[in-house]
Amino acid sequence: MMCSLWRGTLLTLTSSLNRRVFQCCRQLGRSYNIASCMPEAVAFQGVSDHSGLYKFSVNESDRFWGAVARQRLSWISPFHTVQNCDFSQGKIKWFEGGKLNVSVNCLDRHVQTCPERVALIWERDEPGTEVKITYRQLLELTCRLGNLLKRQGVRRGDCVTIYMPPCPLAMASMLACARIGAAHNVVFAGFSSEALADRIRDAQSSTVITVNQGVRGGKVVDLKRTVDQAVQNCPTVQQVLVAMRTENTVPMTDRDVPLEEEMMKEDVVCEPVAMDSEDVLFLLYTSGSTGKPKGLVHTQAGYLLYTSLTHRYVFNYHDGDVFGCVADIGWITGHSYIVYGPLCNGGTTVLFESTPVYPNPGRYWEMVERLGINQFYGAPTAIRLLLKYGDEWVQNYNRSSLKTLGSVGEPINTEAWEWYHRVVGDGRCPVVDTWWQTETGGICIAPRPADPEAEIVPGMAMHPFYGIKPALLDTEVVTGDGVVLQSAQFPAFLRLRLALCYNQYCPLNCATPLLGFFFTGDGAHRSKEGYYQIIGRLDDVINVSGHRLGTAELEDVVVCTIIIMFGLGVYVFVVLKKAVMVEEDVLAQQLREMVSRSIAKYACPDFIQVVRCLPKTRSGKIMRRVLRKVVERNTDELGDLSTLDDPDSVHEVIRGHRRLR
Ligand code: 6R9
Repeated sequence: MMCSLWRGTLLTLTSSLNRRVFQCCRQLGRSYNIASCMPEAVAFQGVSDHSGLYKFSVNESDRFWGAVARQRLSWISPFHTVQNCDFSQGKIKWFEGGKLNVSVNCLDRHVQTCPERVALIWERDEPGTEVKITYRQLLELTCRLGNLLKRQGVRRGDCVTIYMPPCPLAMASMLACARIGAAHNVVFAGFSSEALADRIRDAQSSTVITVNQGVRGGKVVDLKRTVDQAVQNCPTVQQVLVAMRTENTVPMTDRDVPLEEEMMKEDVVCEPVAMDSEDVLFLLYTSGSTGKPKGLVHTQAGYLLYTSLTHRYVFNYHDGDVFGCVADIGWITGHSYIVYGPLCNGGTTVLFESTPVYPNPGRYWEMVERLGINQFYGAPTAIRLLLKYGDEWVQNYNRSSLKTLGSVGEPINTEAWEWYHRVVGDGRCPVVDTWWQTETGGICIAPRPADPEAEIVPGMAMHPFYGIKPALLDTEVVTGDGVVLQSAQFPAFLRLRLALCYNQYCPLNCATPLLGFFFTGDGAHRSKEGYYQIIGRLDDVINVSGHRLGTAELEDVVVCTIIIMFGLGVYVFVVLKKAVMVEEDVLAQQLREMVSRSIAKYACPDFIQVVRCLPKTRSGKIMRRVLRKVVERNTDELGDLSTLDDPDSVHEVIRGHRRLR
């Protein structure tokens, strides 16, 4: 098995496309000292810069993670072994012997030092009605809820399903579970009752927490009604705790518990349970962009440590900053970078309930101005949407508080990257494109940390984080596609039997397993400088006349289009910018010329279909497998669509395809 630089066409293409390098540096000219940045580094002799620290973190992994875990987490009792992993058995254990409580790390220790610091800003759907909650208040909410859960019979080791929009009580529910030793299973509050029922049954929850109604983009959504339908088919459910997001009453049954009313009867002190490092913290389902959603497990110490470390260093987060991650708490990005990472660091975190275009496309930037957000973390799908509306929506607002801009979820094409950098960040904020997965718990590849002067290439995720060892499977070993493998040897990697499945899955066509690495499903290049660029899901890497092309590669040229395999050709779906009015055959001609000029003739699209929108998951990822089935005319086998956002998008694509052919 060889893991080496991916040679060939794709590498050359990347170089020509992305050679414009931005020096995104706020501190040029300042001398840089790694120990002032990361205190633990003092103990690592000979380490003087980020690249030295990175090498140390992978070569001396025990010393690195041991020191960081002792320094950054509060332990009830210390761990005796940093890591104990046997990949042939799927065993991954970190910080064995250690006992801690995640909610104490996220709340109590900050209440001791700065009780009145704002822990979270709830950016409600209605602009200008934000609610600020201090660490002291969040701890009180968490304790009351923890006591209520105990009164309802929830015990250590149980799993509570949370079906709520982003709101303080959702966050407090997660932390309350952590406090009493229960696991949580947050289900995105946009999922259907069947999808919710699947996840409740899988987690065998006896308790579900929800709200009467959600409010998003000015619309009221009957969440409690969805829960009522779901629990009809979930025999394990004993009670549903119902919080009130709106003033409208909803039908309540004997099983339903009015959450605010009952929690106010509880004490504001709730003894934290001493949890083992490897006890389950939560269960979470992946977004399902590529197949049936998988429920994954993360545990206590390693996950918490890794999310807090990445939050601190990838975004250069400092005390007093306001961190604005606009994901939903129902996804891993929300778990790691709205809840656990920022709170573990004593940060101020924003909980965004609305949409990027409500009440207008200036929403994000109006919020940045009003809340003074310093780090903004969003998804390319939203950035691409907003750039279509033009620069004024951004420029109308003061964004001088912004220091770092983050991107996650999909490859960010060069046009979107540059717009984000030039217009949103006024050309002065580093754009950190962060690659990671639900499986990895936290960010694995990102441009920072690095010396502040280090270059950032648009659309490149750049460098592995401390302790992270990505590898590219050499094309000579696996014929056809290039694959990112990821070493499983870092504290936040997913746990339990699943690790074993992943491990067995990893070798693909290879005869012997590559122990300790898992198959990420993404393709990437590594440039000669060692920079990583994610080129898309492996199933999006297409073969055209014997040449391999990543869809991200082509999409970079043909902005806002999706390309998938059709026999040996290329089929392009185009979403036009709002302002563009163009005849389809003129458009087709222009696209072909662009691709031919920027890549090669063989990559020219054979079919072009203009669509209003693309089928996406609720977390904004394009469901390429669905597009592929449409083009292959296998519409009877579209697969699991439970995470699809707008079912009409699929029907429209099918109708358009029929017309075209
Ligand atoms: C965090 C999250 C994981 C998949 C991942 C990849 C895609 C995420 C990306 C990216 C290119 C990035 N992905 N970040 N692709 N560049 N910066 O999104 O987790 O929902 O599990 O999805 O998302 O394909 O494998 P999850």
